[in-house]
Amino acid sequence: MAHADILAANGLTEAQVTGGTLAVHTPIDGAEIARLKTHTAEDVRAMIAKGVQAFAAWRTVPAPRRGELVRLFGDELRAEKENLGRLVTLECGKILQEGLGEVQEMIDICDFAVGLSRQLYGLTLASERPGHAMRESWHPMGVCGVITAFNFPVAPWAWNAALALICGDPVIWKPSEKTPLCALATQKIFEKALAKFGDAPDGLLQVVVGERDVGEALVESHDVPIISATGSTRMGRAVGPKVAERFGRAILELGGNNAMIVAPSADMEMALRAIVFSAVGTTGQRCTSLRRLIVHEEIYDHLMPRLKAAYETLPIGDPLADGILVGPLIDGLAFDGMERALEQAQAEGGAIDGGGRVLANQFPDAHYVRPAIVEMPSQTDIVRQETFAPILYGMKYRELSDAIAIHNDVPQGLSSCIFSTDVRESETFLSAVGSDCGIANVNIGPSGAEIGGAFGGEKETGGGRESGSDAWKGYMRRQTNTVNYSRDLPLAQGIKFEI
Ligand code: UN1
Repeated sequence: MAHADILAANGLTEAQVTGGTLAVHTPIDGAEIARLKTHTAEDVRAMIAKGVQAFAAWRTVPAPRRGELVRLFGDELRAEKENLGRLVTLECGKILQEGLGEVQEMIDICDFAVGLSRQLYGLTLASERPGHAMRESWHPMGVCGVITAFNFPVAPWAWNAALALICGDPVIWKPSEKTPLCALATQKIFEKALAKFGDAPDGLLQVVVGERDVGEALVESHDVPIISATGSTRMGRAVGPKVAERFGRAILELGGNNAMIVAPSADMEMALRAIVFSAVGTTGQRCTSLRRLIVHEEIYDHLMPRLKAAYETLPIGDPLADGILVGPLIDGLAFDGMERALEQAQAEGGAIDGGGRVLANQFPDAHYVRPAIVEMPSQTDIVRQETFAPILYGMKYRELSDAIAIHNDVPQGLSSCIFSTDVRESETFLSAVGSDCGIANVNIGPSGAEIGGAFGGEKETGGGRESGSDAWKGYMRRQTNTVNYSRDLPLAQGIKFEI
């Protein structure tokens, strides 16, 4: 399918994708596929005002009815899964299976949110005073700004938006300037759901196209009580303090530096498959990509050659083509970052296998690379950084406590795992003295989390939680209610105050 046909299949018209200043390139061959008109900070302020108006109406709609809109949206997504999945691949370069998987995550979170729309529950609490009742109520918050990254152009938006919408919050979406087309296509799908729903207020979902300045207008606005941002730790350092300064609520999902501990008792075949999928999937450009392999010294010399052999046969190429497992990096900057990291790793004593550009003749304007395995003498500086590329650092350990210490000795804290069939080891890894990450798995790689769990991590990952479990509470305000149904006015804390 030609690039233009993929855009057309997603309902993106010629008029919509031409005539602007923001050039969008596909990482598949580097071709320009759109030139979008961008919004100004002034436009964003007008959109926020519209969102505030939408909020005034939407918060009064019963939550199960709000869930009906999300149910319709899920239906439309099912119908458009193939088209949108292909656009995800075109715009960010992940293989089609992963593009489709991302749309599936959108569908799944819609289902989850529909059920949740009848379960926005609070607690009832025991009052210390006679004739009093205490409870918690959860109320809509207001406009929710969602900032997303190029590597997952649609799913993280959906984890936020599906919950925000059932919680009563309109959404303003600022997609990565590298992947705005996926956002515009998603907005069209959402509009179909809105048309079927009938009486939703205008401005429930608005998409902001542009670069940093428009993102800032969103982040700085007092009328946007929630900012949920996915991206680099650098971006989070810019966004977090700005939101804190105005006492807004930030939900941050930032960098990861995810590791796997492979213990002597591990099922080696399973571990190998998990390593390859999580280290080279999405060309190493997931927040949850496997970046560090901490292998017991008894099995290290057995595992590493087998892993290198598996890397040798990886099919690299056009992510839309059947059978390809590794697509391109997003752009030349990402490629330069990978090269620099490999140089530094070598200078720090690393032995590199793989790496380097491939298919340069076929795709002179794109950046395909061979995924790299780098055996490190220890966890040096470069290993402690997140490089958004398929580089896997291998290290040895002897005692599990040392492996856990190495594991936790990085600034990031998103996802982690252990491969072990020894329950003492795996439970230790999940315990208070184990992994310090938001996600810790046993006999599963660190990437590819299901939507049903809370997603996010600690330390420089930002501390936010999105998607499943009780992440919905991040989109509502908690109110503690005390009701006196007696004829007296007893004070709490035993205070006597007679007048
Ligand atoms: C991300 O890279 O921003 O667990 C999110 C996973 C996906 C989410 C990745 N469900 O890999």
